[in-house]
Amino acid sequence: AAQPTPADKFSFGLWTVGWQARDQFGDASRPPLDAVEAVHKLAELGAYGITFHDDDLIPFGADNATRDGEISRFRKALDETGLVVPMVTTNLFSHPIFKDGGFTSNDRQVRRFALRKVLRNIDLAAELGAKTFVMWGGREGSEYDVAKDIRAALDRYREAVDLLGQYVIDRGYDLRFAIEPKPNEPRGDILLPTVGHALAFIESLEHPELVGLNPEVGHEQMAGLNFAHGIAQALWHGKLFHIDLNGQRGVKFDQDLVFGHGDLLNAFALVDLLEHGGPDGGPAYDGPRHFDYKPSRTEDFDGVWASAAANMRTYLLLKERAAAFRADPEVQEALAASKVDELRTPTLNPGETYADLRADTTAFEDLDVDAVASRGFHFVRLNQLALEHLLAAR
Ligand code: GLT
Ligand code: MN
Ligand code: MN
Ligand code: MN
Repeated sequence: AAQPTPADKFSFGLWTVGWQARDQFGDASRPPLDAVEAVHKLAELGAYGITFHDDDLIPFGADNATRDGEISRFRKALDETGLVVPMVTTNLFSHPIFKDGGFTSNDRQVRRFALRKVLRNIDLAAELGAKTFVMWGGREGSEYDVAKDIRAALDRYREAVDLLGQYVIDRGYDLRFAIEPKPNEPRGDILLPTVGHALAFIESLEHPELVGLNPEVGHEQMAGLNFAHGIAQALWHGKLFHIDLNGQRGVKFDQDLVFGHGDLLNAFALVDLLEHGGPDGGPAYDGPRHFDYKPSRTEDFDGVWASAAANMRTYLLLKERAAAFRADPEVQEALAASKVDELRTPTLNPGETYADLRADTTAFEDLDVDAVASRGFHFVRLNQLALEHLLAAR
């Protein structure tokens, strides 16, 4: 059961397995990986999709002949394997022209260039059948508060997203945008740093319905936030368009570990939410389960493919464990004892007004406050049951 198949909708960024492990302090520890080989390997391992930045596939600044050649080799590999491209994104962070950002650079020429680069890549995304276009604005930010007018930067961010939305509408593309928040790294501080900031920004857009989120596990955890909570709120707003799964251990640099290799209990809660958080206990999210991790710098190519497989296997094991947790009668009883379901009952009765509430003496004047306050919620017992299922001890 922990053997991935395309029905599981697992996808990987070309930049993940293809990462050469160049970091701030060290040179590459692996040779480049050909995109065609990545497609074949991922298909063999049971993935269903591959995603990429324009520059992952086509070297920055390549002429049209080179570009067309790379695209057609890639397409051929997709046809041979049946792998799909559910998502495409644009690199607005590697080339030094983007050192102060793409959409929000202080330099207007950079902003116009960034828009052209994205428009061209949107055409490619639509051509390859992608349904989601991710926007990770890793360079949109600053190191120095006095060097960036944040309100002007947000105006320019909105101007860019509105323009891209209009382009997709005018072209009739079946494509939606997903903003990926991150608090910092590579910039000292990044705009739209968390799920919450991005949600508020989206509501200010001309076409908010076209724009949702691509939250990443590690990015919220770098800010000390609860990822499962963030995902629940994104779902509540109808904005979970895509997801980047990986692992992170605490508030530090972006680790991009294998999914589950960070906060495992939160990963369990996340998979439980995605798979069993729907209204009738079914999936709450039916999009790609996209892994955005980096095979550690210590690994050779055997380690790269072992780590890719580990992401999928961990997800499926957590899915199994979450199903066992839900099916356990003792868990059901513990959930009831903790009044987890009671939170779904509205606080007022149907048709009840605040006047009725004020007239209800059982709610206030006659309430035995000490008796209610003394009741325990038994949350620890419930969490221990979750942990025991996670450990396969039950
Ligand atoms: C980059 C970043 C990721 C984003 C990718 C999409 S690029 O690797 O660290 O979190 O999802 O642009
Ligand atoms: Mn990351
Ligand atoms: Mn990353
Ligand atoms: Mn990501």
